[in-house]
Amino acid sequence: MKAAREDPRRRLLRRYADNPILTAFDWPYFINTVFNAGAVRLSTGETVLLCRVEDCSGISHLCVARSQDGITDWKIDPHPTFMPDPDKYPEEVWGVEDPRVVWAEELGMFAIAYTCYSQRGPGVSLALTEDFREFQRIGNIMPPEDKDATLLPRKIGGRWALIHRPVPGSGRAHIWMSFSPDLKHWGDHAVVLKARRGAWWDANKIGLSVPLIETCDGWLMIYHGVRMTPAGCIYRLGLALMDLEDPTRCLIRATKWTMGPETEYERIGDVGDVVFPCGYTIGDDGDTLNLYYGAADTAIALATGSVRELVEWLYENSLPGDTGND
Ligand code: BMA
Repeated sequence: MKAAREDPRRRLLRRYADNPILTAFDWPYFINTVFNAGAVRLSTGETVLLCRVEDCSGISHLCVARSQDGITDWKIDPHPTFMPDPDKYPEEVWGVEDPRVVWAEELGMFAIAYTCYSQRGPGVSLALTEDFREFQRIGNIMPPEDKDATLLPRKIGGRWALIHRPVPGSGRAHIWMSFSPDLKHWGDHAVVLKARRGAWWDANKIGLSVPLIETCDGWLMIYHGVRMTPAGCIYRLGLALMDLEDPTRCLIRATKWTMGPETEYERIGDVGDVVFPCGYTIGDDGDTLNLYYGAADTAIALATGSVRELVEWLYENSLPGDTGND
């Protein structure tokens, strides 16, 4: 399928020509799909993807894939790296999904926020690791229904901050932030970005995509908006800028989406019309953004852009004083 439109706006994030970069066929053991991956770049330059893998029972676990250039020649763990552990963590009985990873300098560890799934619905769990081999589970920190979470990489005002997306019994699903002194006890919950209403591309349901990207203008937030249509949902990506010192405060928010499903591998799969990034890395120049995204809940794809250009575009494509948070 040919990419539908050639509007340069859509090329702010450029798809890697040989997408998707990882599929079930690359896996060393039999799986259904591999998608939504957390990403980090180690000091050695190696890229580590913590991939959501769905087996043929429908339940997801996490598996590590490593690559020196972050694009090719992936070394995939021969067995699942992080399995649900329902005996100790019953909230994981239906799987672990959508990990988002940050390096928490103050802990000297990577912090992984992931979705734990059970009869009670999806919730948010946290685990720590130094090497993506051994993991220390903090456990379930946000009860169902909640997902799309990440820790901020550093404390804000002396406390850890978590972005997440609870779903109310009725009404719109917004992005929230909560705070904790110890990663276990969370409070001061606040809505930080609201789903818009009506015909907007990000009406009714939004959620964080990748961990916040720190820039001198603010924390760049890439989020997904879910457009519900009679033919199904369309997951697209939008941008907002949050205050550096007080990330509960949205400074600006783009009106238009930045990237949406266009290619065959994004439009067709187990769940079509989905681009769903959970991780990014930054290149040696300090500006190149490598965005790893789940395509149609079936494969992992890569898009690259410039953080500086994304922020500039955000300024040009937001209405002064309008954060969409009405
Ligand atoms: C969201 C999450 C993602 C998934 C997306 C599209 O709610 O569950 O894991 O990629 O839906 O199915």
